[in-house]
This record gives sequence, structure tokens and C-alpha cells, in this order.
Amino acid sequence: MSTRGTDPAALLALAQDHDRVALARLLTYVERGGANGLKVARLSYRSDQPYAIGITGSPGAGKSTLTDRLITLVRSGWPAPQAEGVPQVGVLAIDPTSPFSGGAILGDRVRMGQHTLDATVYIRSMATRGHLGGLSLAVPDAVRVLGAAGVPVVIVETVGVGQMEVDIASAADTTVVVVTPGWGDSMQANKAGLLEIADLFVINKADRPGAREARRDLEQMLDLSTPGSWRPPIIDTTATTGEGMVDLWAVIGRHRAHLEESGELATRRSDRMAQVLRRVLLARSALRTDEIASGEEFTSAVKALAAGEIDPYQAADRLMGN
Ligand SMILES: Nc1nc2c(ncn2[C@@H]2O[C@H](COP(=O)(O)OP(=O)(O)OP(=O)(O)O)[C@@H](O)[C@H]2O)c(=O)[nH]1
Ligand SMILES: [Mg+2]
Repeated sequence: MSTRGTDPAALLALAQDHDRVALARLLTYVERGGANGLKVARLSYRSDQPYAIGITGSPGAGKSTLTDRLITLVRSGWPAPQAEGVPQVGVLAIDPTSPFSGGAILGDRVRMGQHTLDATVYIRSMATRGHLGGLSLAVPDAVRVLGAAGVPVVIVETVGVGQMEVDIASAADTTVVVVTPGWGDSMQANKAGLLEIADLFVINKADRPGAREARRDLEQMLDLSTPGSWRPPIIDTTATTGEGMVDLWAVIGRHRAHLEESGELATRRSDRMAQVLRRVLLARSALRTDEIASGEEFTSAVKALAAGEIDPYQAADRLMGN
């Protein structure tokens, strides 16, 4: 461990040379934020980005099982043959409370089912630690680190329950929304705002009754939404057996081709960078606010406010030097 050192540039060079421990350390820096996190960002945002696939949906919908199956496909050399030693896909599992295929997630040592120690995949769970903007910045940073290390495709799994998770999942090039058959799951997805972010839908657990009804519900909801140049396709899968996985991967590929050919990929990525920059600015403003609020001038301003000598807007202007 000590032989690798702590310098981010040296670690990135090692990671590019397929050193997984070095890659893990870079991702830890990203999670922790601070000076090293900033150095890592400086390196990774200047590199090519990987193709990012977001997988989201209700708890237990089968997201991890699907991811596991997609990885099996990639490992089998499909759709493209493997380059020796290079992870072809990185996985970031964002909900650390949710075990992947029953395996325990323990920080850097996350393992996903059968893919333990597999050189063609790199799997990592992510949690917020000290990063300034929390996971909504740590995840995009981590995706860029994987890209800088040479990983061409990154899958980000989040449970689609809160706004933050939805934001993270939709900060991908292709966003896959997973629903299951059964009463109301599609409606729930709609309510959670998942319909708007979906580039394609997966009806997983298609071995269970109700897949056809789920498809009909989704189609109806899509009919009501504003038509664009891409109508999200719906794919039936049974992740536990692997049925539908070749279809799913093919549709992801089609969506990617659509984005690239239409020029929308560049637009999306630029919109995403605007989002990231806004988050950094917001996080920094919050820090600055805390700093101001602990100063002497702030205390005097509060006294002046209490005495009715000033209004809070004027006081804020003064404290901010406007
Ligand atoms: N019958 C059936 N069960 C499935 C299928 N896919 C997944 N499951 C089961 O559903 C359960 C949840 O699967 P996970 O892959 O952990 O689901 P998840 O969406 O990652 O769950 P969270 O991360 O906890 O939100 C497991 O017991 C799976 O074996 C499927 O296609 N058919
Ligand atoms: Mg999961």
C-alpha cells in the first residue's frame, strides 16, 4: 500500500496501468473531498469521459441483478472483445445499505456475486463522506476518475426514491428506469419523476404476472408526454435468468448511437457540466455563508436588526460586500 504513495498524479498513472488499488484510492479521495479530492478532480475532468449508464428504479426492482447480468455479457466478450487487463466496465453502487446480489458491501472491497476479483469489471460502492457537495458531486467526480483511468463504460446504480437519487441517475448518458409488474409500480415511477428521466424502460421480473399490463401503463404514460426525437423503448427482462439482457444492451447501444448521431450527447454533457458547476457554486456559497455567520460583523448586524436600525436584506448586502 505504502509503495503506491499518495500523490494523485502518480496514482492515476498507476490506475491507467490497471492498478486497481491505486484506482480505489483515487475514488476514496473523491469521496472524502478535501485537498486530495480537488487534485483528483483537476486531473480527471481534463480527461475523456466514459459512457455513463444510470440504472434506477424502486427498491428491490432487480437493479443489481440486472447490472450483474450486463456485466456477465460484457465479460463474455460481448459486444466487443476484451483488451487484456483493462476493466471494460465500472460499476458505482450508490446505495450502500443495499447489498449487491446478497454480497456484503464493504467500502473498497465491494464484490458483486460471481464477479469477485474479475479484471474486466471494477465495482465500487459509494457513500458520502466529506465531499463538499455530497453524493451529487462525488458521483460525477467518480465517473470522471474511472474515465481518466481508461474505463470506457460506467454503470451507476441508485434506488430511485429521493430527488438526490433521481438527480444522480439522470446525470448519465443513458438512463434506464426499472419497473416491475404488479399494481401501480409504473404509477409510482411516474410520481417519483422517473418517467421524465427515462431513456429506456425495463420491465424486470417479466416472469411474474402483469408484465403486459405494466407495458400498457407505460405506453399510455408515454403517449401523454411531449414527443421528442427518441421515444423510450420498453424491454422485458428476467434478470434472474438473463432473459432480455442482449436486447437491453442492444437498446442501450441504439440510444448511444442516437445521441452521438444527433449531436445530443454533446448537449447533454454540456448541460450536465452546468449542473455540476452550479452545485459546486452552491456548496461554496454555503461554506461562505457559514464563515460570514460566525464573524463579528454578523453579530453586530444581528444587534442592529434587533434594534430596528436595519432590515435583513440590507444587512446581507453589507455582509456580502455589495
Ligand atoms: N422473479 C424474479 N425475481 C427477480 C428478478 N430480478 C431480480 N429478482 C429478485 O429480486 C430481489 C431484489 O433484486 P436486486 O437485484 O437486489 O434488486 P435492487 O433493485 O438492486 O434492490 P435495491 O438495490 O435494494 O433497491 C432479489 O431477490 C432478486 O433475486 C426477476 O427477473 N425475476
Ligand atoms: Mg441493488
